[in-house]
Amino acid sequence: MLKKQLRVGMIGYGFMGRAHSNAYKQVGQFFPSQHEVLLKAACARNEAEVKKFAAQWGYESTETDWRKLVARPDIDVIDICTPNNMHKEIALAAAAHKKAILCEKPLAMNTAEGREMVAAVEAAGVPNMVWYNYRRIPAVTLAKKLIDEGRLGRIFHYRAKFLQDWTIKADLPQGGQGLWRLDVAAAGSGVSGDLLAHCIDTSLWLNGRLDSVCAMTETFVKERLHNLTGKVEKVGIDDACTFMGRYANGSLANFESTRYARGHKAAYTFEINGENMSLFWDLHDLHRLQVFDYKDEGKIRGWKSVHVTDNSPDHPYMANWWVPGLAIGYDASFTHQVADFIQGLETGTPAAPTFRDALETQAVLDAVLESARSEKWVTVAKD
Ligand code: 4PW
Repeated sequence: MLKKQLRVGMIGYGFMGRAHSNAYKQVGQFFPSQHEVLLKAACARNEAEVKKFAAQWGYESTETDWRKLVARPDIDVIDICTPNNMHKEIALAAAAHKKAILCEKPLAMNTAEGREMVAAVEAAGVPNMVWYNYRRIPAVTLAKKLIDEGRLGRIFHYRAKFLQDWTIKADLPQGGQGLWRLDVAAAGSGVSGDLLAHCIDTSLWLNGRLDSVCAMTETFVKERLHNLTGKVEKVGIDDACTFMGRYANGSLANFESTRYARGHKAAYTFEINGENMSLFWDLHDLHRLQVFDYKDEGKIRGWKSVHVTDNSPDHPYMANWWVPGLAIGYDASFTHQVADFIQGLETGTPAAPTFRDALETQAVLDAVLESARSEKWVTVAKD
């Protein structure tokens, strides 16, 4: 069968540029489809670096101007892996050129930008998706299945944490390659947009709409050397952010994220407590879904640790990998996302989260930051 080509134009070559490129290379081997993914061009301002990246990952060509890339007729999909302050401009231009768009999270710097992006892709009618990859870790996808089957009953609580410790060093500069996440002009926010965005996306998917939030943030290191200006400048990002909230289904939210939790590198956990069942997941043990089922017989009732590696349809995505019991990793969540995106193209049912889905996360983030500023409860805007 002659396959349709999906010619990728990648913008950016950092951590996410590598994660996505790896997924594009793997997807056809493990999730065969009617499409063949071609790494057509990589783009970044630094010519030497982008050439090195392209050679390493097998991109056919390079560009140093993203405007040229989005206008190229031999590109079908634009993958935006730039700092957050570039997402909107690139997405609008890519939509105008009728390209499909895969955008790194968070969708935008804020909800207003996100709305423009949603309007652009919807008016252009182009496929679009945001890389909230944790949805596609098999144990997390299994949690979604169990919740959708109604096994938890009435939901009372949802709590999530995303903890890191890499910015504790006060002499770490802000800005530039690898450190743009500390620069508010490039990132828009700190841990809220970078880490809580994942927790919020997963929670909206698993537990539905968040109606209102009450948050606090802190910036522990107030000034850092700015790599782009060479001066010591005020730090504008949130180093830590904690919030509580109320979901539309009546359950209560409790979220925490920080880059100042010594000893934690990427400690993403969530727990959901229902009337009949509770579920707990930990990124450090990503194949395990901890399940407590109140319906179990009393004398053997307790938390069980389900190792989500069975290669039956019961365990999402696993049938496409190795033999039962063998683990896959963080990187596979991106491969699954590309596989689902392609399936969306082939079935006509777009893979989530689309830009519109991701706008809901953006609205929660805006409400969280507004609440921290005003020290008041804030209602999450509905689009
Ligand atoms: O998107 C997030 C990143 O910015 C990731 O999921 C984890 O936290 C790993 O690095 C950062």
